[in-house]
Amino acid sequence: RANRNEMLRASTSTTCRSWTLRASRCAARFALSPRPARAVVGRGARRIATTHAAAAGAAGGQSSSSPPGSRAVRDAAPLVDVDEDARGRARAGNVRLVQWYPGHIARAERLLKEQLKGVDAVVEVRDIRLPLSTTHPEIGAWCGEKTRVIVLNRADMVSDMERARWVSYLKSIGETVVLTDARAGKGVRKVKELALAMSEEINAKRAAKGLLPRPVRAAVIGYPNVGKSALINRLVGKAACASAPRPGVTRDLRWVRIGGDLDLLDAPGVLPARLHDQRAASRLAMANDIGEASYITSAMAAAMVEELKRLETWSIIKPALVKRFKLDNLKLDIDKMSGEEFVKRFADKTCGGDEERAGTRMLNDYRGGHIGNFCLELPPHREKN
Ligand SMILES: Nc1nc2c(ncn2[C@@H]2O[C@H](COP(=O)(O)OP(=O)(O)OP(=O)(O)O)[C@@H](O)[C@H]2O)c(=O)[nH]1
Ligand SMILES: [Mg+2]
Repeated sequence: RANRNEMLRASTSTTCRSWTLRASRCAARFALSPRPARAVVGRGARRIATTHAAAAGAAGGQSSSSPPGSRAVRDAAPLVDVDEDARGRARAGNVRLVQWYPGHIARAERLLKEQLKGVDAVVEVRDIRLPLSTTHPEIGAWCGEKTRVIVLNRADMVSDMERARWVSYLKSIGETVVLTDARAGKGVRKVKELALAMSEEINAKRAAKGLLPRPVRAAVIGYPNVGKSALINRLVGKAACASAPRPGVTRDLRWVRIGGDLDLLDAPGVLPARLHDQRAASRLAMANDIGEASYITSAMAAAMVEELKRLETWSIIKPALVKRFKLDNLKLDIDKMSGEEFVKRFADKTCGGDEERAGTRMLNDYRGGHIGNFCLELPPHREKN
């Protein structure tokens, strides 16, 4: 109990995340049963539930000894449901966007739809690792007849062949496509050239009506963390918009002038409040295009292994995975293991059995390109499973 109190005292000055880690590590170290947490609604609920699940797992699943009807049990009651739900999801490796979908996205979607009425063009940025899962199902309706350019960003994160394949597929269905690596600034000039060509066309029409020229107005839209702000920063040549490697960085709509010819709207990443396709949702989670509060890290890492095994590039990914995770001497046959088993073995070997930490490492390694550069999706006519 003294240790548990120490844990709780320490946690009061820390963030929810560090509390989650601290609680599970302390529980594992001292083999404690976790203290029933108070019912929490909203943002903190899942984290606390996960903490509880992790701590309970680490402590051998012991349950509280509080008598039925006591305050501790009443306080903990709703947590049990959330907890069960979290365990269910852990098994399924599912994504529950409802746990993360931040309020600013709903607001941004509303404001964006207003702004879209007044723009000349839409630059839709997609993550080239998953070009189908990073397009909003309603984008066609939002854009209407407006010119739309699809920017396949993160081109550095896939192979040359996959890049060419996606460009040719999207062109074959009549889209205008540009490949970019917004971090290094590659391909960005092409976006500007398209905008300038549009500017000339618009201003020629205005001149014919006796109107003064004006800059082209384009909205840069897309899912969270696909690189919208980084692209604008490259176009403007300075860090005009906040950009960081996590979803949900841009929270407000903001116009940025590029030279005298182009105005770009930087918008928060917008995605549907519910993702019905769990596989697409898992891919978004793997690529870090949705917030980590919507999934359980270890379960997502397990789902990632399953997903990678289904890729046609698996024969190239597999040795890279084994090498990166230093699993060579374990002589594991990954093909015969489930994703969960893989995470467990990796956790035992490198993280003292802490599967959440192992999951974080695995996802970060994938996101950082340390197990190779490859697409998670194939164009529809090539996708087999
Ligand atoms: N490797 C690589 N990283 C990129 C690329 N484009 C952007 N990034 C990185 O991805 C992270 C996210 O970029 P942002 O521009 O903040 O993404 P965003 O779409 O504006 O994200 P939200 O504002 O959250 O919707 C940043 O750390 C960028 O440096 C790219 O082409 N390649
Ligand atoms: Mg942004």
